[in-house]
Order: sequence, then structure tokens, then C-alpha cells
Amino acid sequence: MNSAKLLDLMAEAKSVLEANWRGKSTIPSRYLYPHQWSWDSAFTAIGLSHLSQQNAQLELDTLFAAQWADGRIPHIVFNPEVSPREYFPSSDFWQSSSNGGPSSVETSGIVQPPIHARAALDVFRNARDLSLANEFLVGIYPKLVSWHDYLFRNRLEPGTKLVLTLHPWESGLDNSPLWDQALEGVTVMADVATSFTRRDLQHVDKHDRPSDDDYSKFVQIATDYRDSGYNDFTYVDSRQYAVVDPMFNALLAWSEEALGGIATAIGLDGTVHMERSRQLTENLVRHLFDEELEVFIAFDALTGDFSRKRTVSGLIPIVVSAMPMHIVRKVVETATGEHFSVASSKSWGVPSYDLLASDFNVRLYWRGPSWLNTSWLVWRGLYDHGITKIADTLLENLIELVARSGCYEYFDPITANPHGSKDFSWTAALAIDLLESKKASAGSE
Ligand code: 2M8
Repeated sequence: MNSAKLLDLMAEAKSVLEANWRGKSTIPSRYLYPHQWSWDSAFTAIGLSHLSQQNAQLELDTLFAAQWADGRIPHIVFNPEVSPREYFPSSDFWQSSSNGGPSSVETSGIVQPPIHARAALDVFRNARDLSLANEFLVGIYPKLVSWHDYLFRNRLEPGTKLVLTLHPWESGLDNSPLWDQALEGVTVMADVATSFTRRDLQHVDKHDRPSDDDYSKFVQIATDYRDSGYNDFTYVDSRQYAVVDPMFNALLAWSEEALGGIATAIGLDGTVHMERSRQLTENLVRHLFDEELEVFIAFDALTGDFSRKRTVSGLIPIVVSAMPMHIVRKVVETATGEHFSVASSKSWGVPSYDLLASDFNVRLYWRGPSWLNTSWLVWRGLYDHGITKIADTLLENLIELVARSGCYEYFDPITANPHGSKDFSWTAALAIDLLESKKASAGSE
């Protein structure tokens, strides 16, 4: 791609982030998601770190200002100025401040993948003002530790010793086929099914979004959790959904490694974090690596069944540095083979689901399309494990995808057609990070 096109992409990505900036944090999209989302903010901070160190730090600090007393980082921090009619479920649904959440701000009660320590370390590494960056790390480190402690204390699944997601929204990959089996067991009460109006369909095509049936189940599970007062211990008996997700755990392991790096940077001992990461990695391999499918799969803690499907969630554990190289190689073979066709002319980005599955869908939410954040995670895994040729091909492919189709929420992996919301923050942020990496590696040649 010529340098004028690269500059155009950089300018477009910057203008998306500027337009979505709300003074202290960034919203994922002006059309669909008008509040602050947890893992979106982490990805956005990584992109912002190349533009403004201060804003990147503020993005994460604002999110962590909404941390609950028990350490959880909520998946949404609501902007009080936005009408509840703009997004469902709104703060009235979650009732966080009367159920253990902070009193200063309204939030949701569930969480999202723990990628924040990794984002904080990237922000620190890209910083120009080192004393400011050091102050930022010192301030956020105990909050990151308490966030991870929450997961280890409240969410540990005793059999696998991995952490549980209690809602498909907690995975960030809301509608992935990996959760289908677990969702089959969810009973929706009549009053819940009729209690809400979807707001998402006002903004995007219904063929791109989860079905009404799935949505009712999402609302039912969130209602059950809320009605327990978000108490992870008393909730155990009434749970209708409790799933061990490979990506969520891999990101926790990767972030524990990052916490080790942060601890060292601020003069503390990071051994405990490296040890936690090692243990999580061992448990991921032991319990969730499927030798036949050659990907990581999910475990349903309520039924004891495994969800044996090839999804992007099962490729992402290669981000963890401690992942044994023979496992990394097998996963990379799956990623570059016919099921995902990564880094080939046959697909754009990393498809969210097996291209050969009978229910693969090019446009439906997390059931086929390529997303920039999950593709970026696979790229980081390749790159960090020194699988440079494939990593570089994927990097070029992702840059070209966004340059061609714009900063959309997700893309058809076969045609590159854009889907979901336009001007999407993590797409813009991670495009910036990829462009900067390309520049850095060109400079080092
Ligand atoms: C999507 O999830 C929200 C619920 O959290 C939704 O569908 O309304 C997912 O793609 C999730 O990963 C993302 O964080 C969120 C905001 O971009 O949108």
C-alpha cells in the first residue's frame, strides 16, 4: 500500500478517536454504544498512547475510577448525560449503586475480559514523559491487582482452576457459537421476555445482530445475577450460565505477565504475577486445549460439557508468552489452515468462527465476521512468539482491510464488506497501533 494511503488511514483513525472522545474517556461508537465499555477502553488506550500519553492514561484512570469495592471492573460505565433510551440495558436496569457498585457513578454489574494490565504496560512503553508514566503506573498497579484478585477469589472454577464468565457479554464475544450449548439450558421467564425494548436495532441491521431469543436469554441471565445483588457466592445455586472461556483466561494470563512487568518497572517484585500466569497457562493447556481440533475450547461448569468448536477465542491463547511452543505451532497451523485462512488471500483478518462450519455467517455478530481487536490479539501472539513472516502478512492484511472498508465495527472476512457500527473506536485505535508497528519495523530494517 502506498504511503499516501497509509497517511489517509492514520488521519481517518485519529479523527474517529477525536470524535468519540468524551473529555475523560472514549465511547466505542456514537451510533450504538454511547457509554464507556471496559475492554474497548483498554484497546482504545493502546491506540491513544501513540497520539496523547495523557489521554491514554486518563482513559484507563477513568475506567478504574468506577472500580467496585470488591475489585471488579464493570463492563459499562454509564454517562449520566445520555438518555436511558439510547442504550439497553441502561443504568436503571443494572442498579449498581444499590448493589455493591460505587456511589459516584452508575455501572453495569458484570465484567469483560481483563486486558487492562496489558494496555497499561503498552501505554507506559509508548510514553514520552517517563515521570508522568511512572506516576500513572504507581497509581494504577494496586487497582489492577485488586481487579485480578477479584477474578481469582470470586470466579475460580474449582475443577479447572480457571476463571468463570457468568454472562456471554462478559466474554466480549457476546454471540459466539461457543456459548450456544450453554445458552440452550437458560429458561427465560415470561415477564423478563416482555420487559424490554431493544435499542441496538434502531442503529444497525438486524441481520448483523444477535437474535431476539438470544437477547432475551442475555437479559434473563443479567436479571438473575442482579437479583442476587451481584453476590458471586450466594448466586452459585441460581446460576443458569457459568462458562470457562479460553480467551478470557488467556487474557488474564497475558495481563498477569504484564503485571509482572509493571511491578518490576515500579521497583516491586513481580514473581507472584509470573507464577499466576504460569499456573493459568498450565491449566488452559491441560483442560481446554483440544488435541483433535487443535484449538482451545470452552467448558460449561454447570453441565461439565465442553463446547468443541473452532472460534477465534480458541486461537487467542497464543498471546501468552509462557504458552508452550508446540501448542503455539498447532494453533498457528489451525489459524493459517482452511478453517480460518489467516494471512492468506482467502480471508480478511481473523474470522471469528470456523469458515467451514455449517452455521458460519459472514455478517452475524461474532459468528463469522473479522473484528480488529481479536485479529490484533492473534497478530500480537504471532509477533511475540517470533512467527514474524505470518505476523507481518497479517499486519498488512489488517491495515489494508481498514484502509479499504473504513473504521467499522467488523468486516465480512471474504469480501471485506463493513458491518455493524461505523466510526468504531477500537478499530481506529488498533489500526493506529498496527501502523505504528509497521513504521517501527521499517525503521529498524
Ligand atoms: C458488544 O457488546 C455489547 C454488550 O456489552 C452489545 O452488543 O450491546 C461486544 O462486541 C463487546 O465486545 C463490546 O465491548 C461492546 C461495545 O463495543 O459491544
